[in-house]
Amino acid sequence: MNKAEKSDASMYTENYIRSLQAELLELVENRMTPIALRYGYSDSPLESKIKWRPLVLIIGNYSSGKSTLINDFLGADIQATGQAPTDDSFTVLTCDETALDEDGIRVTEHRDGKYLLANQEFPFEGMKRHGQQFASHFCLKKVNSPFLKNFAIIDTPGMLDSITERDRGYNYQEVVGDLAHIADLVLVMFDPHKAGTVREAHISLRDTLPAHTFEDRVLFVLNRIDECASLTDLLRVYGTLCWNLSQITGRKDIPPIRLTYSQRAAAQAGANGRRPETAAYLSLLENQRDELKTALMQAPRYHLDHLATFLETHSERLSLILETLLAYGKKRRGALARFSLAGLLVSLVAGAGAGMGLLQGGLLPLSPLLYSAGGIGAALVFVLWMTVARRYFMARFHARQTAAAGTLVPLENQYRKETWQAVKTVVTGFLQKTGGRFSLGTVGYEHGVIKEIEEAETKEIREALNEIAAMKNSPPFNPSLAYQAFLEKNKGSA
Ligand SMILES: Nc1nc2c(ncn2[C@@H]2O[C@H](COP(=O)(O)OP(=O)(O)OP(=O)(O)O)[C@@H](O)[C@H]2O)c(=O)[nH]1
Ligand SMILES: [Mg+2]
Repeated sequence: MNKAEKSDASMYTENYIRSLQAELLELVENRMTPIALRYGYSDSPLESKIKWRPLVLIIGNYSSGKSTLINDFLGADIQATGQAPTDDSFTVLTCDETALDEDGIRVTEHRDGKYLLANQEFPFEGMKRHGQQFASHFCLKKVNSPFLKNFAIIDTPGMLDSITERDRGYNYQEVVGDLAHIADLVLVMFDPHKAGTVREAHISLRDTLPAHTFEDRVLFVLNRIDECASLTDLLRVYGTLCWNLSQITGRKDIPPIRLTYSQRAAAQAGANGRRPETAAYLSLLENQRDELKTALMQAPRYHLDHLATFLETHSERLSLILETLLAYGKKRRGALARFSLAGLLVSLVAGAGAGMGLLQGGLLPLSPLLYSAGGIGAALVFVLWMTVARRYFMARFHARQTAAAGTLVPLENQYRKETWQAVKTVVTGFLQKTGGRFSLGTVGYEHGVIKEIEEAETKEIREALNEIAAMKNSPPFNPSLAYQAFLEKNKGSA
């Protein structure tokens, strides 16, 4: 495949990814968000967290080389670097496409945390909860680097030990957790010097990152490998890291760990006399810097995968909410009918009893007046029943069913049980808010909409994702282009 064909192929893939992404967002915005908002499943539009650009989050120990790696990839010294804990801000680095052609890669625009948190264009609105201190440690930099063309990066302050942690003034763990939820790809960096604190950092990671995130979206990096004393030293550090990772992920297979170092930083360290000579063992290892760079550039694919998972999770949850409400609604309708019928019977009996009483008491002879009196008595009892007794029974029914909402639908497997745990409060909240009075027709219709997404759309998206994975860099077959070429070729012979 020549170069032009290759770039045609990747352009095709890029465009395909973009259009699929747009389609997915539209689906969430138009069909899921209105339902999510109506039933109190979410207080902000569902798409707000996923509508921005693909996002790569870089976390790790302080001085593990996060900012140096970013600078290496951007092609300029955009982020401050240094030996001690250097940067105490969360920095969102995104592309300034208007300045891509300008000479010299630089920061073209700098915005503060308030702007990032208030502007709905960004997915960070929900992070206002971390308060002023966090806002003042959050910023946006627009950079005219082509590396950022298809995704944004968040550089983070390094993880410190727990005592200094308290001085930050905001909950670092929660901030990282929120960002990890929004991010499509999380890079976790370690360096050989802080092997002792690696375990602690891991524990905090386990508590912040959702379990599935580990498997799908996290890349582990052992950086600064040029600074090990020997190959044995490197192996020891690597072993510790593997052990700790397997402890956290709870898996026997160890996630791949990229081994890398910054050639520029290493050369600088050498020049400053911090390290006398380039470690000889480095020639035995491949510096996986380029592999890492390529992985980062896959962020749009991770984003798509993230979107698909997002769609699956939320459609399943919404579906269960609506299914439960539907079951509740049907039960309520049955109970209403039963109580009304019981009321009718009771009032008929009461009316007949009153007529008999009047007759036997000699108060009224068998006459139309007696029938009317019996009828009036029955009607009075019926009204009383419907306004007082039925209301009382329905209130009891509602309270009982709300408390036992989990029994309204079958939770036959662990997966459904977990989904129920995630939506339980939404269902009971909605039942309490409405008192159980809502339109069964609307719920039924909306359940159909969500079911369609849950069953058909998510499947289609997974198929499209497999297609993209299979595409790799093969040239696309474009039937209309092929047909045009055929016409061109046969022009003369016609
Ligand atoms: N020898 C060597 N030095 C490195 C490497 N990567 C980074 N450094 C140096 O390590 C120091 C810390 O790097 P930073 O990029 O500031 O680390 P950081 O993870 O961003 O640190 P914080 O922002 O403070 O958490 C700097 O002096 C870098 O020059 C590397 O691969 N090899
Ligand atoms: Mg840094």
